[in-house]
Amino acid sequence: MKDFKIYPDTHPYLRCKCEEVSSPFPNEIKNTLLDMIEYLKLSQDNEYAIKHNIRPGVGLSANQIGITKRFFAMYLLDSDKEYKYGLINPKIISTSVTKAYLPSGEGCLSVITPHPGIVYRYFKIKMAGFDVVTNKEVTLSLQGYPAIVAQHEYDHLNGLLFYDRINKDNPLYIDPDAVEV
Ligand code: UDB
Ligand code: ZN
Repeated sequence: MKDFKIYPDTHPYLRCKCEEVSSPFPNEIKNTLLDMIEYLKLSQDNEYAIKHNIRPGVGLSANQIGITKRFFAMYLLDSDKEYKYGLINPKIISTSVTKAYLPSGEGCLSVITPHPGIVYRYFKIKMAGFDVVTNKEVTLSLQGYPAIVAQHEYDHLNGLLFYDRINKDNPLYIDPDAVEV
């Protein structure tokens, strides 16, 4: 299994606007994405994570592993459904008005120090892109936790980190109209 070097938030890679991948998409990128999915899946195996000293990850973007191009992987199980995607050139094509948040806030594989605070995201999104798992253009309809993961990864491709979205004056403010996920 490929063991990725994950760059920290202090590295300029995490602040860059990643570049679109031009078509035809190189096999090298497709294979890297499949490796990223495999990495995430394995990282969620307790024994494997301890043995390799890695954190259980649900998403990983290209710039986190030192490639400043627009692609990311996600792997998670949510209410018995498997969300397994490797997306090239993802685009958010629509969003709900309703916002959502994780009550314990967010973390990041590139961030070691805790940043307490609520991160508001869209509760539902439609995301288009080329998926390497199915090898075709897809439009995903995501809501709740999977939608939060996809937005977190999408932010990475624009050089944004979760703590940029925390309200500085009132980090723990709960918007009564937002959905707790
Ligand atoms: C994560 N993992 O991977 F519900 F098996 C976080 C870290 C930062 C804590 C490692 C996570 O939420 N793991 C998890 C959750 C479960 C079940 C399970 C594992 N990310 C991804 C990331 O940093 N990508 O760039 C942070 C998440 C915070 C909100 C969405 C993504
Ligand atoms: Zn992250």
